[in-house]
Amino acid sequence: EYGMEKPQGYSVSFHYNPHVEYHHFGSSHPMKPWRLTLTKQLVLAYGLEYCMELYEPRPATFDELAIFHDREYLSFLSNVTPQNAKPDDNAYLAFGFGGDSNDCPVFDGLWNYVSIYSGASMNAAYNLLNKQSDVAINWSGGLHHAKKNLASGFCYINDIVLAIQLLLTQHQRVLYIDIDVHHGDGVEAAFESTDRVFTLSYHKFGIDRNGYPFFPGTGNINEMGPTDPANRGKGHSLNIPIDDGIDDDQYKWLFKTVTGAVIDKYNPTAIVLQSGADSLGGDRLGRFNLNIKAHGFCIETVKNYGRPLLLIGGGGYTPRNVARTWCHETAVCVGAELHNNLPTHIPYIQAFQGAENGGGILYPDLHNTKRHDNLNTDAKLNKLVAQAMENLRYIEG
Ligand code: ZLS
Ligand code: CA
Ligand code: ZN
Repeated sequence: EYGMEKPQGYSVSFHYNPHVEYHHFGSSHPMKPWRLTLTKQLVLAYGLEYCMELYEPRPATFDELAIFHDREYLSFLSNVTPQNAKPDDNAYLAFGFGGDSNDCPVFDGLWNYVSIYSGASMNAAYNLLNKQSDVAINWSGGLHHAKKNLASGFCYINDIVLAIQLLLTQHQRVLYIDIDVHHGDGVEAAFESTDRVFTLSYHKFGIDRNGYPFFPGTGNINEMGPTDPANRGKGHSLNIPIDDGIDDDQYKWLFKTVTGAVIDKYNPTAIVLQSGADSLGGDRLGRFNLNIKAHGFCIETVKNYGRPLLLIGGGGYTPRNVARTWCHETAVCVGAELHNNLPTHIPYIQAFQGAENGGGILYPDLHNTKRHDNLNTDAKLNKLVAQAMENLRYIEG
């Protein structure tokens, strides 16, 4: 293929352990690890494996996960099975399992699943530290809600926090950016007391018609971390609350303006980008109206700052569109342009064919699903950006 040569000395690595695919949260659960099978199939079908280094990382160990998580929590997580689980047990509920929503079910191979996706994020971080890669990708990671002793919102182990902790061994300032439709609360909380990590999350924020806040209910514009002036972490979080139905042009402008200002002011030496695909139009859980190329614009914008970049997955609940997006973003990283017509020789091609499934092309119009009216006026977004710039004055030297 033409246009796929990698620039001299510029290197992208892809960290993926295929065993992650075989885990199931339960048939009605929106999180489908097999979306990663679809992603890998598209990446291979377009020949992108020839443009980057492929790694098959080992699972992380208990001790590696204990760099962030409490050992009591990890002991519970490593021992619990659907057979021995006691749903009324104090520990079970206190650690975030089951409960009314059952967002975090106990399923077969749970420990294996969490150690695989975490091992891949850590392996990717090591590649950046060794200068083996300029961009390291792990689409199986990005589980941004997990806390040190609590499972939350489909996330059990926070692979992002673990990877950032590794980057901090060599980098004085790490910027974390999160374009998942949900607030990256777990990463923000983990680093609330340090000025060596700045967290920036774009997300849906607000109360719905039934009075329920959009999950996890945090991340308003005025939430900037601790307020104690003695806390080193004060002002080192920026949250961008967005309403339903934001479109491509509005999101691209918002992202470019705010992210650019943060990078200019904070001057990070490494960047971690969580690319949750639930911010796409038509997502089962999301509320935004983004097309694949607008989502990919965020990756391209960050990549162009030329800092070591860890690119990780996250949410995304319409598997065929998750695969399209992450394949496109892999291509953005290696500097390739992809044909809109999907290669026909891929397994699972039927998942992408037919009008309902995006018509056999890579870039279907996701905006035409029109599931959410756009409640974001340009005036509201201008005001939001002004407030964000005001918040950034806290980190001026
Ligand atoms: O960011 O909204 C919630 C929590 C509830 C508790 C009460 N019940 C009735 C409603 C839900 C407030 N949870 C969210 C979690 C979203 C996590 C996003 C993760 C990420 O993308 C990163 C990976 C939520 N939204 C939708 C569901 N949960 C949900 C939908 C359908 C089901 C099936 C399985 C389980 C129970 C039935 C479930 C959860
Ligand atoms: Ca987010
Ligand atoms: Zn999400």
